Order: sequence, then structure tokens, then C-alpha cells
Amino acid sequence: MVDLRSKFLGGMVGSALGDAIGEIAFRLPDRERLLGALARRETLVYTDDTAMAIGLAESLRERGEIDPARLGEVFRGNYEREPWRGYAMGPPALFDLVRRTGVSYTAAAASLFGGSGSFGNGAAMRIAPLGLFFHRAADLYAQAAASAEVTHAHPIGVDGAAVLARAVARAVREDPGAGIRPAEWARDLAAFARTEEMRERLGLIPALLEEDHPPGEAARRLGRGIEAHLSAPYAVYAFLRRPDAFEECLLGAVLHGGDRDTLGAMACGISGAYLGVEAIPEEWRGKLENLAIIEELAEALLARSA
Ligand code: R7I
Ligand code: MG
Repeated sequence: MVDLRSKFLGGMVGSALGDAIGEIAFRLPDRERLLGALARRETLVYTDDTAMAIGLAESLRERGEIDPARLGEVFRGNYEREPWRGYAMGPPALFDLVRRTGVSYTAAAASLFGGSGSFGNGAAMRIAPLGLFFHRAADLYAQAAASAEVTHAHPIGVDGAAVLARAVARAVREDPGAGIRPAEWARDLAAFARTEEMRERLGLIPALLEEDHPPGEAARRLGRGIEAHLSAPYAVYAFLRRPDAFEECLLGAVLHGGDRDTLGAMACGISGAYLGVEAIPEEWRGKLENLAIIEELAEALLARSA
């Protein structure tokens, strides 16, 4: 049995490594070249996905709950300190709007994209700390939605965060020694989703697993884009195809095109929370930028959630 501490560390470190290694895979989208580059690199640098996961973890550590106003402040402070992390256009635009007009983060987020809010995968990519912290909560959807709406007001953007949160939370509760039933997992997540777009894609996963399609084919069918419903399902698939092996989950997530860093962050947050931190190759862990800060946050979340 993997203990809770290992699972919290695994979820946080796993998600950050999926992000950092996924980013490298944009330039080296081939298994052998990517593994070779990872062996040579000294530091694995993460992107906005992990910067925002850190912000979410910091805010949960401080408040013990989702406080949207505070979460927005923490996100904005971290962005202003490190604007070069690779943020898409939504978050910087809304931080600017809040600074100029004084409206709330949730109001600013709701005004983006012509008033529909963002359906980008940005609320899902950062969700690992929330899934860990609330791994036993009955109101997980509401908690994930409250964290999402600080930047992503569109129901699909929210749904991506909620589905990933449930996957991480369930991964924490499952014993890797006992194994999981991947198709049942996918059906459970589809039933948890609240938008047709997300349900439909998640609903394709059981057949894709059963017919043992190559991951590239699954990526094409499920989507691997920047939109929440066209990336969260493939990240879930990458985990469910190889729940037994962190490294294979990661390579499956990042080697088949699309939004590689975010697919890696989402898939590997689940994998790390399931298998525990010891299942993550030590060589990769040791090279992760700001490892001590990320580990400390995982420990603090565990202490505060207990
Ligand atoms: O969701 P978000 O934070 O982006 C996350 C991605 C990840 O890959 C990160 O690694 C980073 O690279 O970016 O940022 P948003 O700007 O909210 O959403 C991402 C993109 O999705 C937008 O810039 C738009 O191109 C698109 N998009 C929309 N397009 C039209 N209408 C999101 N919502 C809409 C919409 O409502
Ligand atoms: Mg990124």
C-alpha cells in the first residue's frame, strides 16, 4: 500500500514533471531523442501549468479552502513575478483587467472571450493540488468549479477542472497493489462531467482502450488541443492506458502532438497520485526545478487536509 504522503508528493511532483518534460517534447517529439535529452539536461523547467498549480496549493495552504479573491491575487502575484512561464492570453488579460478596473477575478474571467468565459484547459492543468486536498470531499465538483472560475468561467473550462480533480482524488484513494478497472474509471468520469462536449469525448475512452488503439490514433480521436474538452479526455486516456507505469503514462501523454506540456501535467498528476512519488524515476525528480518548494507544498497540503 502506498501511503498518503507518497501520493500527495507524487501528485504534485508528477504533474510538474509532466509539464516540464512535455514542454521539451515540443522540440524532441520522439521517444529515444526525448529520453536522451532528459538524461543530458541538468534542470527540468516547468511552465505556467505548474506555476498556477503552485499558486493553487499556496492558496489552499494559507486558507484551507478555496477563497476566489485570494486565489486570484496569488495567481496574479506569481504571474507578475514570472510572466515568461508561457501563459496563454486569457490569464494575463484578466489580471490586467482586475488591476485597471478593480472588478473581481471571477467577474473579469466571465467577461473574457466576448462574455462566454474561457474554455481553455488552464483550470484543469493546475488542478492536482485541489484533487489531493479534497480527495474525500463530497462536494468536489463545487470546489473544483470555485477554483476554475477565478480564470475560466465557461462551463467546459470548469468541467475540465472538475473531471481532472475527480481523477486525481480517486487516484489518491485507490491502492495500486490492487489495480484499477480503466473502462469503469472512464465511465465514472463521463458520468461526473456536466457538459455534453466532455461527456461525449470521455465516453469514447472504453472502446479505445478495449480495441488497444495506438496512442497516436486515440489522441487524434479524443483531441489534444488547448480546449478543455479536447485535451482532458486524452490525458485521462494516457493514464488509463498505463496506470502501472509513470514513465509510460508520461511518454504516452506528450509524444502524440498537441498541447504537450499540459497533457503531461494532467496525465502525470493522476499517475503520481495513484502510484506515489517512489514510482517516478528518481533521475527526473532530482532535476525538477524548485523541487523542494513543490515537495513542501505537498507536505503542507497533506497536513492541512488531515
Ligand atoms: O486556458 P489557458 O490558461 O491556456 C492554457 C494553455 C496551456 O497549454 C498552457 O500550457 C498555456 O500554454 O496555455 O488560457 P486561455 O487563454 O484562457 O485559453 C486558451 C486558448 O483557448 C485561448 O487563448 C483561445 O485561443 C482559446 N479559447 C477560446 N477561443 C474562443 N472562444 C478559450 N476560450 C475560448 C472561447 O470562449
Ligand atoms: Mg504551459
